[in-house]
Amino acid sequence: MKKIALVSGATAGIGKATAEILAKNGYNVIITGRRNERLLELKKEIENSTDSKVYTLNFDVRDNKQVCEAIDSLPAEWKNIDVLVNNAGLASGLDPIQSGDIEDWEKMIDTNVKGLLYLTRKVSPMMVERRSGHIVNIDSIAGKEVYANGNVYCATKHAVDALTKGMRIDMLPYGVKVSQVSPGMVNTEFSTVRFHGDKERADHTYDGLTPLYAEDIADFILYIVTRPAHVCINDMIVMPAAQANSTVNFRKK
Ligand code: NDP
Ligand code: 8X3
Repeated sequence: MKKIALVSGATAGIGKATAEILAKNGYNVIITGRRNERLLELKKEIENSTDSKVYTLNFDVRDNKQVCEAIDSLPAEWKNIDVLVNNAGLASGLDPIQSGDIEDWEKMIDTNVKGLLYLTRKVSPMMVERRSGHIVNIDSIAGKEVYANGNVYCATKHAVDALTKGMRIDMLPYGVKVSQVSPGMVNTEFSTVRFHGDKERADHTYDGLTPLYAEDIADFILYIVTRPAHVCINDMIVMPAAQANSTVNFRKK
């Protein structure tokens, strides 16, 4: 019987690439996100190109009622989730604290911290009951370091870093592994979302350097979840070769 992985935020970027690579490697996948047409497209694409099955759940991770109803609606054969990838997340805005937009802050805190918590709270008891499972949180280099104007986004990712560590302790007696990946710059829709749809500004983020791609991160997630039962990768910090840390990049002129 195939294992089941639930990937939050699978309509784009890292989540989409993760659903694709897990399906190619023998997982049935539950894909989630707010843009239902993209979920349906991805389901078609995966089911046409692999022998894995896809189940779509269309909800907003910021709404605990929607999260609970979505997970409760899973048919019995989809309920035994082996892997939960807490990937849905975003940056919104890049402003100094004194002029930051409160709506941007709430969006980031509600998605990156509370959304991750809601989904974990709903799925982890089933893993605990079965004494098996693996949760992979998508953190960031922004969860390790802080950069100018990154204030609230960095705070949410520092929270993810703390939650991964705390969850690992809580899950330990039940054989549920908790890991995270902490990437530097990955070229996805992330920067376009951060700059409120300004794609041209977003594209400049990667001027003069080769960023990571969603497929690079998906590959690490596959590696993490396919280690032997006695091995847990706690954290993987992954950067583009041209990025030393949050603030130091090498850009070709
Ligand atoms: P994308 O913008 O390409 O994808 C983000 C995904 O999250 C989309 O599928 C989106 O789906 C989903 N999402 C956002 N908000 C919600 C919500 N409220 N409810 C449900 N789903 C939501 O960005 P990335 O792939 O880059 O981002 C994925 C994760 O990786 C994030 O947690 C991000 O912080 C992290 N990360 C990204 C880095 C980067 O440089 N790109 C580096 C380090 C970490 P939809 O809009 O359809 O709901
Ligand atoms: C995304 C990476 O450096 O833009 O988490 O914060 S960064």
